[in-house]
Amino acid sequence: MRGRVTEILGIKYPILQGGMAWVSTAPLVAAVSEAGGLGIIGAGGMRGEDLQEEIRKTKSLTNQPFGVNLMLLSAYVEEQIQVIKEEKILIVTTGAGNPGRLVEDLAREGILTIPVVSSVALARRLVRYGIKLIIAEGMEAGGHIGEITTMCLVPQIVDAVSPLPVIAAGGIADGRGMAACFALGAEGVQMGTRFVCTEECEVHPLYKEAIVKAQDRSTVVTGTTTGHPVRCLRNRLTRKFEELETRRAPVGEMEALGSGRLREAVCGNVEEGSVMSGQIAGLVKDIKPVQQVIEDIIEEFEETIRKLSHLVED
Ligand code: TUI
Repeated sequence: MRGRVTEILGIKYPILQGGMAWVSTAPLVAAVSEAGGLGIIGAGGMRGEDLQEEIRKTKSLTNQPFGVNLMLLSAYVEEQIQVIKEEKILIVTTGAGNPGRLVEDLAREGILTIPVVSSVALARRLVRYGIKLIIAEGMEAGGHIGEITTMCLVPQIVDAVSPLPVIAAGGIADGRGMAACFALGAEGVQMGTRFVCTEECEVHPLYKEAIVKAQDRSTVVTGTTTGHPVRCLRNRLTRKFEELETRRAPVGEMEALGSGRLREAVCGNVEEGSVMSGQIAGLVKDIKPVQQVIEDIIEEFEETIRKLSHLVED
């Protein structure tokens, strides 16, 4: 597929795999890049040396471009950036904060920063730092989220950053969703939940199973009162969170309950862990090889566009 996103990133299809801490590790990242998308390592709360190992592992599995996602709330961002520079990573996405000057700092080393944003205000501010691409993530997404839906956010960001190309994220798991985002003005999509349910993703099988079993109303947002809203699948942990929120427990108590929970879920404790997932989990019904996921999405995307084109007379 031709387009600005594929051209800028040097990939075949404008499909990015969201950088997910503890979830998007070398085998998934390399598989996505090998299949023509952009795989992205989730640096999350990794120490620099662990990130370096993950990068080297990914390099051993693919010669295609791949990226690293920085979770800006992490205590180890500085050492992660050092490693990214040393390893000559060329594409970085950021989440959970404003990358600001980091965009310029990384550009000096030839690194392209693609910020993930959940508001128009931040998108506008980042244009001034010289970004070339941006990811607009709606609140349907899994993990840490903003307040605006993909449907409302994407066209507003497209207009706010015009003429820059926008990648849509949050609530996409098939070719229809991809086509819908392109109708809103996006030129690429990023998916997380769909890529969790792949053979190559290293999370515990129970994590994948929980997503496959999920329905439309299976996710909840906790942490709204602490200022860090996180979407995950409803389980024993989210019920505990709800209980704390109802009795207006101190923020410290809530943060203590949440700490390290994603890693626990990734290791298979899907009742006491934080099973981060997007609302689109209800649409994900199988675990497939990455290549199959990407091929099916592209085929359905093209089919959808063809069907829609019959609505207009030539
Ligand atoms: O970052 C994500 N998803 C994440 S991060 C994460 S780890 C975490 N766990 C608990 C609490 C907080 C983080 C799990 N999932 N997606 C990208 C994203 N970025 N969504 C929303 C944002 C965002 C929010 C605020 C981006 C910028 C921002 O800026 C605030 C500001 O300074 O203007």
